[in-house]
Amino acid sequence: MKMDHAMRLAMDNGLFRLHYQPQVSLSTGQVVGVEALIRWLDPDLGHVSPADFIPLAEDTGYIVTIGAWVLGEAVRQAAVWQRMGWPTAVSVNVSALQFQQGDFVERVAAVLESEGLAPALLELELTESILVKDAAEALARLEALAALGVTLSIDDFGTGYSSLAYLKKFPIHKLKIDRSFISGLPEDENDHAIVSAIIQLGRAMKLTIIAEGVETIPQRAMLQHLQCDQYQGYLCAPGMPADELERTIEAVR
Ligand code: G
Ligand code: G
Ligand code: MN
Ligand code: NA
Repeated sequence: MKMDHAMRLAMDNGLFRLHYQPQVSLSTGQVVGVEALIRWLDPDLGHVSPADFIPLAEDTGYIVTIGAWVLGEAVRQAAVWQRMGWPTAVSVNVSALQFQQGDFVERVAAVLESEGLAPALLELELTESILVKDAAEALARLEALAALGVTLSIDDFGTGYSSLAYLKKFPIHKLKIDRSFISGLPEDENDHAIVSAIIQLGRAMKLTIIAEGVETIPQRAMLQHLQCDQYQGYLCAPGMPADELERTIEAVR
């Protein structure tokens, strides 16, 4: 069976799940947010990686359907945590095609409203490619999202091909340093220079900086030394189901 068809069946049969990966403050050690990551356990195909099916969904346009489901589910879960007295920001990955839908801003506003989630608890992870496509349209859309009170972050920062000019032009709140720059820390001098420069740039522009893919204690120590704000990575935890995350947080609190 073609994966395209399998993906549509998976959606119809409710086989997609979200896992949540903690984002941790480097100054307090507290979990300050979580990133929603889609998971697909198929009875026939086994675990299908989003690295395989998300690019396909982007090519076929089905990402618009998947993205709408992810947004709705993540906001629903965040609203549950908000009601439980654990107001945790949830970050959602947004694909370019999803962002370009004419009703994207209205959809975000509508789901926040219907679930009763404080907009500050939703973060949208955008890629640099979103910002280069139709800059005028992107600017209008980002300003509308920022006006809603949603946090806007740049995912995989440093790996795209756009210029730094967009940091000046667009209402961006947060940069996620791509894990390819973290993996060589603390030894690699080039990675050190790049990560240090991104953190300094972020501090000067009053942006929150998060390092992705932190796997070792020396990496975390280096990021702390460089005054990075937050980290995410296997050193703390991988993505996990909501109930497992609640038990994990309970254990560390
Ligand atoms: O979770 P994992 O590392 O396997 O994710 C692989 C890739 O899939 C990453 O680039 C990640 O950003 C992307 N991804 C995971 N979940 C989602 C999602 O809900 N929407 C989109 N658009 N991409 C996702
Ligand atoms: O592109 P994006 O940054 O959204 O991708 C997130 C992906 O990174 C997820 O698939 C997640 O499983 C993966 N990931 C999260 N933490 C780590 C880590 O510490 N090391 C590695 N190699 N991958 C990670
Ligand atoms: Mn991401
Ligand atoms: Na990334």
